Parts: sequence; C-alpha cells; structure tokens
Amino acid sequence: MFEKILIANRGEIALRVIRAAREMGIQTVAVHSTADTDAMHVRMADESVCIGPPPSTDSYLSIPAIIAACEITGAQAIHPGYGFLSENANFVQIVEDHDLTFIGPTAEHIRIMGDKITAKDTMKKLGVPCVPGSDGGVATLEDAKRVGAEVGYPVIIKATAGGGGKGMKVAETAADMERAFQTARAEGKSNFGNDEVYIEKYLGTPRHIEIQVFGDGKGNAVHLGERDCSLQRRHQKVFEEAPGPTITPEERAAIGKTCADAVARINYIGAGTIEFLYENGEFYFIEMNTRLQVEHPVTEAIFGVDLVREQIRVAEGLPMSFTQDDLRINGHAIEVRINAEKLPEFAPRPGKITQFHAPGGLGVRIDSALYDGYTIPPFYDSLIGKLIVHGPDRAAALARLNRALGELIVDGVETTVPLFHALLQDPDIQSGDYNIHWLEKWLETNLRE
Ligand code: MV4
Repeated sequence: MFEKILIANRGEIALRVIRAAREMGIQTVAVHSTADTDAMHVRMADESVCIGPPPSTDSYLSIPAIIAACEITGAQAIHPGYGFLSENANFVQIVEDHDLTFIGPTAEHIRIMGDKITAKDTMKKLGVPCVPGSDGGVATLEDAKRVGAEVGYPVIIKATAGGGGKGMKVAETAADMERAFQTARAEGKSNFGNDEVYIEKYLGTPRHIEIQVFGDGKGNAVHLGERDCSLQRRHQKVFEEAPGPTITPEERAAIGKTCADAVARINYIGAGTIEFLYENGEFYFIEMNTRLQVEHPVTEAIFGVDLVREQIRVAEGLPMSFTQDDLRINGHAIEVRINAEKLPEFAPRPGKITQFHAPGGLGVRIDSALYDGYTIPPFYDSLIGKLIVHGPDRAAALARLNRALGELIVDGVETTVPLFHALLQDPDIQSGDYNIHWLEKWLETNLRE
C-alpha cells in the first residue's frame, strides 16, 4: 500500500487526485511553480514542494525537480494528471529507474500509442475497426497518390507524431495531393521533429466518440461505455456527454467489448481512452490516449465509480474493484469546460477572481481550484473549472445544467459560461443532433468572431 503519493500537476486535476488519495488514507505531496504558491492544490495537499519558476518547462515539466521532490518527501508513487508529463514515456522510464511507481500505463504502451501509425497498426491487429487508408507510413508522393486512388478521395494526410490538429491536411482530389502531402510532412517535422505521415479516407460529418477502458495490467480489462465529445473548437473540447446521444445499447456492448478485449490482450494497466470517429453507424479508430482525461467525470457519474481510486489500486498491484458485470449505466451526465477566456475570440483572460460561488444540489459536481480572491496566473491552461451534471435522462441533465449555470458566479475575469447559456437554447443541442463540425459553424453564425 502506498503511504504517500506525489501529484505532478496543478489546478482542478491535482485536487481531483488529492481527494481520491485522501479517501484511501494516502498522504499527498503537491508540487508547484513560484507562480502557484497560493494555488489551491498546494493548500489542499498534506505537503508541498516548490519545483521551479513559472514557465512549465522549468517546473511542471522538469523531470529532475519532480524526482527530487519525491526523494525529499518520501513519496512512493507519482500521479501525472493529464497534460504535462502524463504521456511522456521517457518520464515513466526515469520514474521506474528511481524505484518509484508511475500511476498510469507502462512506458512501452505510452510509446506505442504516442506514435499514431504504431497505434493504428497495433489496434488493427487487435481487431479494433480502423479508418480505411495506408498500411503504415507513406514515404513518397507517388505512394501517396497510389493510396489516394485506392481508398478514394477525399483523403486526409496525418503526421504520425501529430496532435491538436497539427500536421493534418485534407486532399480533396489527386491534384490536391502534392500540396496536402508536403504540408502535412512539413508540419510534422517542424512541430514534432518527425515528418512521417499516413493517409486515411476523409470522413465528412462524423461524431467524436471515445470509449473509456480500464485494465489491471494482468490481462483483465473492462469498458465504461462512451463519451460523445464532438463539440470542439479548434480541437479543444467544450461540452462532453455520456452516454452518447446516438449510441444504442447494442452498439455500446459490441464496441466496448472489442476495446476491452484489445487492451486486456496487451496487459494494459490503468485508464485509457480509445477514440473513434462514428459515421453512419460505424466506428473507426483514430487514436488512443493513455491518460485520465479531462472529461472522465461524466463516465464516473453514470457508472458510479471513482476512476482515480482505481488507477491507484492497480498501480499498487491490487485488482480493480469491479468487473464488467458490475458496471451498469445510470442516467445521463454532461460536462462543460469553464475557461477564463473572453468571447467571441476565446482569448485567455488571466486575473483576479473577485467572487466565486459554486452551484450545488442534487446531481451537480464542480471540479475547480478557484477560490474568492484567487489570481489566475497567465502561464498555464485557461481551464478554471468543470461543471458536471447528472440526471435520470438527457433532458433532465440539460435542465440541471441550465439550473446550475444560473447559480454559478465567477466575477473578475470573463469566462466561457455565456457560451453554454446560448448553446442550451439551440434545438440541435437539445436534440443531440450535432457532429464534429457543428460548433465551429454555430460560432460563425451566432458569436461572429
Ligand atoms: C479525421 C477526420 C476525418 N477523417 N480523420 C482531428 C484531430 C485528430 N484527433 C483527428 N481529427 C480528425 N481526424 C479522418 N479519417 C476529422 C478529424 C477532425 C476532428 C476529429 C474529432 C473532433 C474534432 C475534429 C475537428 C476537425 C477534424
């Protein structure tokens, strides 16, 4: 049993991990930059260590500083949260070389899934349905045109190391291939130091559906259904829900079993998310995330489980506390991401919070590190809180979201809250009729950037 763990993160996710650890009787160590001395995660943890100056490269991403903080405090394990070092295979290797435990997957699994070509090849071999396209990487323009002719235009060229939409180019026709191919390669090279690309059939109007999986590292794994995260702006999710409004119980059981079996076969340990595009009743694998995700609370709400507790359990070598048969969906949950940003540009607005009041009541969860008088520093992500509502069905969850947003007070900085009030008035949102392009189109006509 771990006696003490270190949380290599900040903000609401650091609080999320501290809460799970405390309920398990585990001591917690916060780390922080000099910009975060007054941050809530520092106050809430049992101990804290300052690990560097404000820029994250010198603090939350400083591997030597984080390892040293473990050695100073006697922490036996590290929870990485999301972002920062959570999907850094090199970090995991260093943690293990220091006889510490990384609360998350193995370095090998992180490496496999971090390279999109290797990830897709691995998933395909494990029986997971993938988007039709090239078999592995495509090295020359001639090969790219041959694949384009085979799978049929439009196609999308993706950098194998890509992320956040960078290194991704659509070729509408064969004549368009040269430009798309060379641009994707150049973006891969400049953003990720890797110019390897692969090609897929371009899906025009899919939904983004992701399956939550969880493994014990010993060949056992479960799935916890799907989340629909189609409402994104510039590859940033803003509104997530579970279950997906269009997914039937039969579809869920089938794709869920495929995903759970796949991760069981590779002895995957901890939380993972298998991302799909979903169009015309078919699932197409695109990527796997080897971390706890920002939107995990909607899954926790409908299944009634604590995913961070389970992460800590399996990292200690304990079994998961549930089997697939124990997992039943109860109702519907929606999360909205509250960012300190000025609309309509979504421009970051750090600054002092003069008043903060969290909504409450049945089926309302706020994960936030805000407090009255807190000053949001300008160095990090603009996410300042997540509002998660849970109700017996989708209509009840929407009504509860509307009610909770009305109770929320965040004064002193502008936030994305007005966006959610407006979205809730839209018939497509009310009926669940949206895809990955819906929000950007809606913003063009309704917010005028
Ligand atoms: C695609 C696609 C259409 N067809 N792949 C965007 C980021 C990366 N995670 C995968 N992405 C896409 N891959 C094929 N074969 C469209 C997107 C895409 C997207 C996907 C999910 C959520 C929002 C998106 C917005 C634009 C494009």
